[in-house]
Amino acid sequence: AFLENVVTHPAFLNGSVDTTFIDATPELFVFPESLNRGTKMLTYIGEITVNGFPGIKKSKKPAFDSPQLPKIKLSEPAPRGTKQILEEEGADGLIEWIKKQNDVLITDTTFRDAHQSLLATRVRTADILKVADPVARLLSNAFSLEMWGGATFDTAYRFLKEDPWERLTLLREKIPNVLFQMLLRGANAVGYTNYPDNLIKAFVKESAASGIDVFRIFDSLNWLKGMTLAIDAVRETGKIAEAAICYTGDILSTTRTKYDLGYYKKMAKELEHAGAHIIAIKDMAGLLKPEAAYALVSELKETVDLPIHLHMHDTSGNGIASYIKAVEAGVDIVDTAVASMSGMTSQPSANSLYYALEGNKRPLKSNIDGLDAVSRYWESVRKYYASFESGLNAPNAEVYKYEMPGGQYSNLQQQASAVGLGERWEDVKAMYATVNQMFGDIVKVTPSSKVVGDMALFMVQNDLTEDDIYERGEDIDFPDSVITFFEGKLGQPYLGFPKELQRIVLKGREPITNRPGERLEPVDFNELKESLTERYGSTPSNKEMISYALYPKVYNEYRQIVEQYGQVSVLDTPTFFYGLRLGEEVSVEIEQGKTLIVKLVSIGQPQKDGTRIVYFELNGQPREVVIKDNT
Ligand code: 3PY
Ligand code: ZN
Repeated sequence: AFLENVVTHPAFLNGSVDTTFIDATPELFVFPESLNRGTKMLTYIGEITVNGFPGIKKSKKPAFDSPQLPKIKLSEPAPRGTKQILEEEGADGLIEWIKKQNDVLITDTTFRDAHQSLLATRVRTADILKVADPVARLLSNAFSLEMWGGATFDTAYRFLKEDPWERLTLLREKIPNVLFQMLLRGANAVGYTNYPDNLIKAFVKESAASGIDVFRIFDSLNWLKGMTLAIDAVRETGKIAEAAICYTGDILSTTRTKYDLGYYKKMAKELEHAGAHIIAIKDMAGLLKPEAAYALVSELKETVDLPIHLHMHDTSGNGIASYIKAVEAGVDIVDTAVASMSGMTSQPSANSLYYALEGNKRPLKSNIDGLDAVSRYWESVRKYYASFESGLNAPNAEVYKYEMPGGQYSNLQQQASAVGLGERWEDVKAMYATVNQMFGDIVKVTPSSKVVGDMALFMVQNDLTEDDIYERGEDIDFPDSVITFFEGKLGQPYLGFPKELQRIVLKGREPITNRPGERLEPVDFNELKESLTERYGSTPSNKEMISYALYPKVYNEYRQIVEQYGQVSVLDTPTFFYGLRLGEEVSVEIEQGKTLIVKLVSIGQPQKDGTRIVYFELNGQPREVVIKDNT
């Protein structure tokens, strides 16, 4: 305030006061607040430089090319898009508009599922935000941009030390024209467990108010009862309730008949009755073969009077072929990612699909030069995240055998390595398929897929076979998620649980059969407000309360990190993951118009207590921080 008074004073502005003391005594102008923020930032950079980033093998900071942003005219506003149609004509108007389209619409998943599936959900807001202005202009004719939900919520706090709500708000400001889509795990919201009904409603309401337009709602066991509350909550906000049917098994198989065409048609009809605006086929593992895609989409188009939206992963390499058959069968919208973030465990490439549909009666509604330009940006940015790549270098058609969701592949692999099973990844995958059969052939998608993954890891780690489980199960302490599943707390699988295994896992306890959310105590938001005010020293926002209620431990740790290091989301990604090289200088915009220039000068020798002094220059002034060397 003092400084503002001075620098806005007319005498100061017209130069009639002597200001040489500013240059002579700069220390007068170092204020505690920025000092504090600066120190926190240096502590983070020092910490990462000395000890490395958790989950990344410590190495010299690689040299990265600067990503080339697509050239656009920022002075020209983003063209009108689907967001305006929703705003002007409402949900029903938008649905009518979709039905009238001849061309195939896309949902671009680059900001969510693509990196969830390729890079363990590690892409930071800073990198997404940089390309947001170009995307608003170059992908303006997309149906939607999937940019939230699934695992992005919890990984933001947990690994990226950033606020997922902020990502939503900042992107919404830059992209006012295209619908934002999120993945909502039904009664599990953006988590791995069932939540009380009032928390689901609060979450949906807040997300809608913060910019989400299309909610893709699914239940991890295709259990309708787990979806209706969320469908109703979304409809109440005036946004789009896209209800998803998870695709599993193989409708072409004559031997594996649990999930046949009739199963999917029945579910689609039920979802239509439950109030869905759009039906999504959610093929989270990429199992829908081209002929199956044709059959399924044609049948669903006959069954319901709603647009059909197809989501696939390209793990097998057959994604484009399936999309072409789905287009012939009348699919309205397909999920794609820009080329450099597509393929394999991610979505099929929009760029490839554009050409694959050239000459088709129904071309892809897209701007290929725009897709190419955005893809080039991600090609460079993806290199920052090399440590999180799944290592899958080629399409893998074995996915038809083990049925692992694309989003799980890279995560489970990381988990396997973390418990020392990196070398036994093939065994883990095979066990995943075995566990699925043991569990009665279930839908596998978060969180049910996590249960299968946990059990598979557990069995490989402990050298347990299927027979061992039945023979010695009484003495085995099963992973928590497996117990929760058999208790019925994720909902009910189609045709029920395998009774024998359920008995073994529950060791005599009774499972529940009703909706888990019904049994959970509602969140008392008033009480939560009080306790968080006390804990953090300021009144929490709705967003903060919801985040805490969803993820108490993760959220609390995030708050501690912010307390310790400040907002590290403002750092560029190479510095965030690798710190600084000796002599390297970076500029960090800590808020609009306020930039810190940070230079690493030297790192001192370890001291007796295991700490090192790290010497920086902060805006040209020498500064040092003490870092414990844990290497
Ligand atoms: C998620 O729930 O995160 C998924 O992407 C499921 O496919
Ligand atoms: Zn997916």
